[in-house]
Order: sequence, then C-alpha cells, then structure tokens
Amino acid sequence: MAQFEKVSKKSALHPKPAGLVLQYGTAGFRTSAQQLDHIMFRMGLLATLRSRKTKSTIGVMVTASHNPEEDNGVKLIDPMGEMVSAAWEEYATQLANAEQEGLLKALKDIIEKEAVDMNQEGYVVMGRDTRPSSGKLSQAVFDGVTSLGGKCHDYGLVTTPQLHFVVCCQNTQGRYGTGTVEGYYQKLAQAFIQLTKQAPNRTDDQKHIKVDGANGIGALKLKEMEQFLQKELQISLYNDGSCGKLNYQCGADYVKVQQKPPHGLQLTVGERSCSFDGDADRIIYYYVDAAKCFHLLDGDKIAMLISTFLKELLVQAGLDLQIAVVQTAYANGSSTRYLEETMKVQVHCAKTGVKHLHHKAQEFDIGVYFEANGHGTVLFSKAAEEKIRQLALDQNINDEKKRAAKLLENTVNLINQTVGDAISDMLVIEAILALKGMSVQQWDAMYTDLPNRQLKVKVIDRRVIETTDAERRAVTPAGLQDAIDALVGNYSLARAFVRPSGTEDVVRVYAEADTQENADTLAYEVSLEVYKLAGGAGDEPKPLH
Ligand code: NG1
Ligand code: ZN
Repeated sequence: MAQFEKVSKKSALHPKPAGLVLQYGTAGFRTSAQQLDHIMFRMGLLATLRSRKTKSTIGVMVTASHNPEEDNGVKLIDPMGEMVSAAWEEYATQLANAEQEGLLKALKDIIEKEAVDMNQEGYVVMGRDTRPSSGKLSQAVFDGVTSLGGKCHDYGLVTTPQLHFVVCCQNTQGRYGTGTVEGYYQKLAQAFIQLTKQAPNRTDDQKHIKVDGANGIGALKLKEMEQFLQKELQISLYNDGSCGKLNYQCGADYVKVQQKPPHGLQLTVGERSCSFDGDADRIIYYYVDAAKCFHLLDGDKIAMLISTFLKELLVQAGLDLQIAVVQTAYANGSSTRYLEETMKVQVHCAKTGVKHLHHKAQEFDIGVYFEANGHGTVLFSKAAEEKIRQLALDQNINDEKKRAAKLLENTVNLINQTVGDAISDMLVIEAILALKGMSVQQWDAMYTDLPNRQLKVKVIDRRVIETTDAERRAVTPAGLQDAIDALVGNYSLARAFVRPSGTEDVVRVYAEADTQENADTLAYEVSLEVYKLAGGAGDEPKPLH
C-alpha cells in the first residue's frame, strides 16, 4: 500500500536509536530532547490512527512541562480534551520502542487490533512550548501525521491547556467554545469579568498580582491575554522568558519542592504572587508575611478554596449537587482533615498523575481535583451543568438564588474542564478572593499545613518498588513498608510513603510530621531505607541538617 511506503520513507528521516527503550510515563514520554525525534514521528502516526479510530480531532503537545530546558516530551490529547486512554498509552509504548525495521509491523498491529478504518479522515492538532528543541520535534510530529495521510494543523506556541481546550472545542462542534487561542481568551475573560462585576469594590491592591512565568509559554500567553481582561486583573509578569532559562530556579515545581520564592521575583510583604510551570498547566500561590516568613498555597489549598466557594454557592442556589475533592497521597494531611471534618466534603485519594484524578472526579456532579503540586481543575457533570444553566435562566427565583446561580454558571465557564490550567485556575482563584473579599493571608489561615519534605533517591531499577492503596503503601521490596511504618511511629502527626517516579529515573520520598525538623529527619530516614532495600545507586542519602 502506497500509504505505508510513505511512512517507511519518512521514518528513515526520524530513525530510532537501536536498543533505546522509553516508557509512556505519568503524562507522556519525557527525556532528553536528543532522544525524542523518532518518538515524535511515531506519536504523529499514532495520533492519526487514534483520530481515525475515534473519528475525532486528536491533539499532540510537544513539551516537558516543569522539567529542565534540555528535556522535552510529548502528551497525547483525546477527543474530549482529556489525556489519552490507558490502552492507547500501551500502543504508544509499543510503537515508540519498535526497532526501525519493525516499525511498520508495530503500526499494522495497532491498526488491526483496533480495526482502524484507514479510509477515514485523520485530523491532528499540535502545539509546542518554548523549548529550543520544540520546533524541530514538532516537525517530526507533522511528518508522522502527514506520512500516514492525516491532516495536521499546527497551533505553534500554545500552553498545554490551550491545546486541550482547542481539541475539546473542535470535537463538540463549538459547544465548549471557539477552538482557537483567541476563542480561549474570549471565553475565559468574559467569564472572569462577569464574576468580578459581582465584587464591585475591589481596590487596586486586590486587582494586582505578580506572576512568575517560569520563563516559559505561560508568560507569553498571559501577555497576549491581558488585553482581554480589561484591567480587571493587573498582572506584573516576572521570568517572562526574555532573559532567564526555562524552569531554572523558578516556576511552580521549583517553588513547591524548594519551598522558597522563585529567583527574579521580589516579594513584598502580604502581596499575592503565583508561579506557573513550563507549559502552564500548574500553578502555586505564595506570599511573605511581616516576619519575612514564606507561605506557600499549593494545590491542596487551591482545591480547598474552590470547593468551599462552590459548596457555599450550591447552598445559596438551593441546588442539590454532590461535590467531591480528589487528591493524591501527596496532599497535605491537614488539607484532607479540613475538607472532611470542617467542610464536610467527601475526599478521595487517587494515584499520582492527573489522568487518575480526572477519572475519579468524573464520578461526581462536581469533582474538584488537584495534585499538591498545583495541577488540577474542576469537572461538572453534564447534568450538573444543565441544572446550573437552567437555574440561572429561571425568572421565578429570588435575587440571592439568582446571583448564586449566575456565579456558578460563570465559574463553570471560567474553568478549563479539560485539564489543569494555570491561567484558568489563576482567574478562578482571583475571582473567588475578590468575591469573598479575602486576602491571601485569610485564605492561607483556613488551615495550617503540616510541615513536609519531598526527596528523591536514585536506585538501579526503580521498578523494584511496587505500591498499593493509591501509592500510599509499598508492597515490594520486602521489608520496606515495615521499615517505613516503624520510622513513622517515632513521630507525631507523621506520614510517609515512597513511589517510583513516572517522569524521572528516581524514587520519590514524601514525609510529613509535626515540625519541619521532624519531617526532614523522617524523609531522610525513609530515603536511607529505600537506598538500602531498593538497590540505591551512587552516594548514600545524607541528612538535611
Ligand atoms: P512523577 O514523576 O510520576 O512523580 C510528576 C508529578 C506528578 C505529575 C507528573 C506529570 C509529583 C510528586 N509528581 O510525576 O504529580 O504532575 O510529574 O507532570 O509532583
Ligand atoms: Zn506542566
């Protein structure tokens, strides 16, 4: 078939280094940019098949998110804007790892298994972040799509959530919005302006926010969006990519893991600031108090703020909709306790990786999901959305109900329901703070985080660690969980767990306890057990103090 001849020819331009094996990780393939050309070409092929199979537009995003600038990666986006399904992740791995001479067979296997109609049109949209390698790697995706006879539209530089948004718009015939970057700005800005109209007495201070753009695509896109916001939000942008390096000593991951402010952004006492990550699907807030103490408001605090706000509005609107929060094992113990005991909101724990949280959140009328690292969003079931929209139109309800229904409706419009989105999340948070007349300190004071520490341990093969109970307990290697339990027992309010990273070649260690010193010591002690029992590589972990 001529179709496969073209694939054969083109694939020779994007050859796979023999013997190289890569796994589809927590959110796609991710490694040093030099190793990815063949992966990109092949993901172009796969996206075309996926598009033919689903008779829908599929997205391919070239990015390595919060990882170093030298890395790159690729995320596949399914028809409703969600992450690609598990079965196709498996195909992605097979196709990625087929040796050059076995590529056509691997491709044909998928076509056969999924009974893909090769006469069906294939349509792929692609986007990329600002990494120097992203342009060339996008070209490889393009070659993959077109060599298999698919059509391709390149949106160029976009944030990951913008591409998810575009995919969803295209596959819902515009019901979700207009499938362009401008359509995205218009939809979100309009909802934000409608919301802030209900908070008329905002001072200039309340309208102002400092944003650390991680020297990435989020900074670029926020600049573009500013004019749509009609001065309802005044943004001071730092790490905008004009000089600094992507994610280097800045960005959401740096701030969250290091628990300190990014370089290149001076904090003024009490002022709200936030950091995006390298592809703008994560956000973290922070401020310093009068004593120069740094306070972090992470994904847990964000989930708490949003779910509290929604719950209050549901009561005011008299809507009986079930709301739940989905977290991961990394959620701070205080946040879970606050949500369950004070807010009386049901909380669920899912495995790391937003695809797992997203899935769980779909089970509820309203599912708020956030990873502690600031990646998250809110999902509204079709029925819930319909009820909210109906109520907002109802002429026979009192003013309080009407206001609540309208606020709910605009919140639905402001949230990017396809995936976690730093820009959308920021606007939701800013609107809520404005509507509640709440300062960042008041938000922070709703509960106090337990001190915690995250560490990484290098091991020879991280797959020796298998986990259960949403990754909160290690099943293998033998003895590791018992050792962790014994260590945890030495501290109060303590918790610790370990899991192999899905994006880096490390084992992650998390610990929390009553004091920072105890959390640090516990994290160190657990790291040491991992090193000893799970085949540590390189130097033994050292104490933090
Ligand atoms: P891994 O490397 O599997 O821990 C990290 C984050 C995830 C998720 C992915 C994808 C932590 C502890 N883990 O996964 O939450 O965001 O990257 O970006 O933050
Ligand atoms: Zn990201």
